[in-house]
Amino acid sequence: MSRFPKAHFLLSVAGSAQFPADSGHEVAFAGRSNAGKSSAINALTERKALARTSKAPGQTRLLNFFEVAPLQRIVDLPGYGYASVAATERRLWVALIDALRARQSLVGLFLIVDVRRGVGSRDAQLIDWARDADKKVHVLLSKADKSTRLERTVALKTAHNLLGSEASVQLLSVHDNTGVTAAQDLMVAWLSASAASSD
Ligand SMILES: Nc1nc2c(ncn2[C@@H]2O[C@H](COP(=O)(O)OP(=O)(O)OP(=O)(O)O)[C@@H](O)[C@H]2O)c(=O)[nH]1
Ligand SMILES: [Mg+2]
Repeated sequence: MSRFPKAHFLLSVAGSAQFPADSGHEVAFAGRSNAGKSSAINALTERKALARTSKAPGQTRLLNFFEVAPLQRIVDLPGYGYASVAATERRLWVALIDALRARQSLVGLFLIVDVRRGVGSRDAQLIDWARDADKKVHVLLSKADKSTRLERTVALKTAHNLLGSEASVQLLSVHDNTGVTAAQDLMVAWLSASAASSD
């Protein structure tokens, strides 16, 4: 039985005026295009196709809100680092996520990073973006099944060293379920009122 039996798509927004009311708690999922954001959302909510996944990068263009329980939301952010995105579109993206960051209900950011790529400069910028507004950050090193055990160990250690106390980090694979329960537990804690009101 899913821990989120009532999870459903709420709305897609292209501008902050369309955001849902800023009440309750929400967690944003961000990362490079194709990093596995939508797949992570589906795995954590135990839904096959709550967020759409794609083999073609850059498919999620809008900011998508999902309600996983009353007043508990997930936000799927458009991926970044996709070469063909025009400057205008990039500016719109920055404005959109800056408006998201200003929301009281935003508890933190789950940053999806392909384990084979590691934390890049755009990822680091996003971590600063979140930390500057006192939002928590948890890095999911995704597609862990695509790397060897040694590569996973090295990637985890490298990320730990780079992130220090700025963010927590773990491995994730939606294919072999590595880290899914741990990530889910953290998401549940962030979305619950008591965890969100402490630190
Ligand atoms: N092997 C493996 N493939 C994965 C995993 N997670 C995601 N993928 C694959 O990676 C591709 C991209 O996944 P998405 O979840 O659509 O990535 P996204 O970050 O939402 O992409 P955009 O929305 O386009 O930015 C898909 O082909 C997924 O099946 C994983 O844990 N293991
Ligand atoms: Mg996506």
